[in-house]
Amino acid sequence: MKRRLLAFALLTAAYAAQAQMRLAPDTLLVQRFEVDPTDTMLPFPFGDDLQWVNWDADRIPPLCDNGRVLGNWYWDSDLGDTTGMNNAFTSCSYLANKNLPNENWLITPPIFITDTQAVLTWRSLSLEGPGYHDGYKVLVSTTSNAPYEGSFTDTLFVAAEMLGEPLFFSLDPKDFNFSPGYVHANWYRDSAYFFLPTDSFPSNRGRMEPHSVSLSAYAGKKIYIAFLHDSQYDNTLQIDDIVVVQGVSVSAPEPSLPAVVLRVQPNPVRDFARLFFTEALRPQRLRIMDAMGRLMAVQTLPSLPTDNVLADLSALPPGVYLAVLEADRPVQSVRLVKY
Ligand SMILES: [Ca+2]
Ligand SMILES: [Ca+2]
Ligand SMILES: [Ca+2]
Repeated sequence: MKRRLLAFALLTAAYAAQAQMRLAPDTLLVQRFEVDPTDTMLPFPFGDDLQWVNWDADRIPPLCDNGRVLGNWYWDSDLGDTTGMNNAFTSCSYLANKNLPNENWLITPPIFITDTQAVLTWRSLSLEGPGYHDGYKVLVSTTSNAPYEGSFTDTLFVAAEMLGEPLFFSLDPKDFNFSPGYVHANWYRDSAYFFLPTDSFPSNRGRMEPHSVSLSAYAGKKIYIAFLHDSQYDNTLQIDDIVVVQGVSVSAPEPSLPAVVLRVQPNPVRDFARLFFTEALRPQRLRIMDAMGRLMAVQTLPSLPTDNVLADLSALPPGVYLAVLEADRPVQSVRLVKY
């Protein structure tokens, strides 16, 4: 009995230490589509559901991939990732009736926002572009999760869709008409988020592009977030890595002051690394974030003038981290590799 109690005490201490390391931010929602979530989702929203909803509101048969796809959102490999390592949620707007838009709703469970720094991030791609570019909307409801009750009144993000039919093949967005909104890869100028396949007709293929919007307006509220694929007669849209966090400051340093540069010794690091500054600072707090921007550790510092601080990564698993130093003036963040 005594031994069991001791084990319990040790476990509790371990959890407490871990909790301390990972103080903020709150991760309120994570959906990376690593496994097929379809079976856990409701096919229809009833208004106050606690689960994800995957609703095919148009009910028009899809024709993508010779009609072998589902009418609502479905799990598929990342169509922009040639390594085949990633999966994403996928929706087809090439429907049997070209005169009507697709209307596929992907709706989150209720999310309780308590903090004005809450942020929604996600990634998306349009399979084709600029021709047949797939548009979609990110909407918020503060009431019910049923779109047919008119509850998704707030629009956080709009991706444009190509309107009508292309007159000819072109890779220039100016040769097409779009509905209002954002066109993938900054109007196909940011080459990180598309490529031109060599084995098909000339149309760009999208790669996953990250997006983020503030949810600060919803502090103190329960919300549902909807990804509405409402494109008409286009092709295929994918969404991935839907994450809501709060308690993360993403504010940029004051642009008027040049940021102090950090140098790390050693890097890669095993347990401890020393961060050197190009000039003396009064460091207040060192935050270690992981590659997804999650806060993994915080060190409070004495705010005395110094030209270096010791970063403690001993409690973290191997990986890539970002060291963010708060001081009396802006400091460049630095990447740490822990082995
Ligand atoms: Ca549909
Ligand atoms: Ca994924
Ligand atoms: Ca269209």
